[in-house]
Amino acid sequence: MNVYRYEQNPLVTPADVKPHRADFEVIGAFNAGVTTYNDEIIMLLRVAERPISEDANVVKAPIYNPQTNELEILEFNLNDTDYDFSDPRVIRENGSTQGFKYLTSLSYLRIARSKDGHQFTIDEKPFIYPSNELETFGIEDPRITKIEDTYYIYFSAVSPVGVGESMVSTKDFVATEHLGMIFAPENKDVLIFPEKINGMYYAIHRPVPKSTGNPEMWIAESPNLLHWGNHKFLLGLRDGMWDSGRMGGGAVPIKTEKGWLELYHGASKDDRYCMGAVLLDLEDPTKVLARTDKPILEPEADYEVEGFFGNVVFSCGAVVEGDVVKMYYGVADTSMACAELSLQEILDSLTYLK
Ligand code: MAN
Repeated sequence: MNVYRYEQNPLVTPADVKPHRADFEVIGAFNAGVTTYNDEIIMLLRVAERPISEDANVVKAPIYNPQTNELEILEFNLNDTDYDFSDPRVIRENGSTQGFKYLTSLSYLRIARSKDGHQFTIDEKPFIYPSNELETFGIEDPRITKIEDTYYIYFSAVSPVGVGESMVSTKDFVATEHLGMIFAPENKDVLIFPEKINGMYYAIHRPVPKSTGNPEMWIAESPNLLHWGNHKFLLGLRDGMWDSGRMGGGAVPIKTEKGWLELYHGASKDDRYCMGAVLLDLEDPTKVLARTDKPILEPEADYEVEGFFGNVVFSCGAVVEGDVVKMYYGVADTSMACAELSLQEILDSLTYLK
């Protein structure tokens, strides 16, 4: 696979983003949803900020309070044996079988714009900020699907009751309408197809089943983008391969003559995140036609290998121009990068199911 990584990579780093308040620092500007608006490429950045800590032994957890519309900041001592601080992203309770208790940063969405796709100007202020009780730990990893003149922006809404997927719409990237939670916890990595197929909207989604099952890709349909049903299992993990640990959709499905091409992420059991591709039937996207055996992009460049959470390439959006797929992707849960790949080459690299 020929991968052309931009010379300017990483295109946006935390240092390029002004924190939204003086006592905070930006630690991530990554996993951006991508679309085009007027004559510009828009990256809707996931900006992660944390309260500045003067004491290296103190970890802080920012929490949005929907009653006061303010952030509350909890403090923990790294030596406190009640908690496990080994994953820099989260604070866990020792001995608990639950996931995490708190996040060490709060994420929200901020717009970066570009005429050439290389140089981005970042808005001064957040665009979509936590605003309700299902978003108290932040909002993350947006994707953007344009349908007619409306941009549907959907993202992980994180709170103590779980991580679900919520949706907001906009026509101009100024005014927004909040449409509520479209997939209940635990669910992430939703990708809404850009058009109806045989009268229905479709969305790939990624539940995390607990009693039995794995974090794998499902697909659902909807008459109105808000109510999703007829859920079907779509694509699973592969033992011993790069996508053996967890997986989920990445970019909005790309319509090709051969089928819907979905660029998805997969991680190994030791959390190395790569991008691969799966081809779905044009008329019935619940049918998998083919899949790449090898990743189409894997963490190799230094900015992909090292960072806040290293060895991660994670795309939430691509811009396709003819044969060129401009895949924008988050690197190491820290910054944004872009790589160009050939659409034909991706299609040629697929292995068809028998
Ligand atoms: C995982 C990671 C984090 C994220 C949380 C909550 O731990 O993806 O970056 O903040 O989940 O979604």
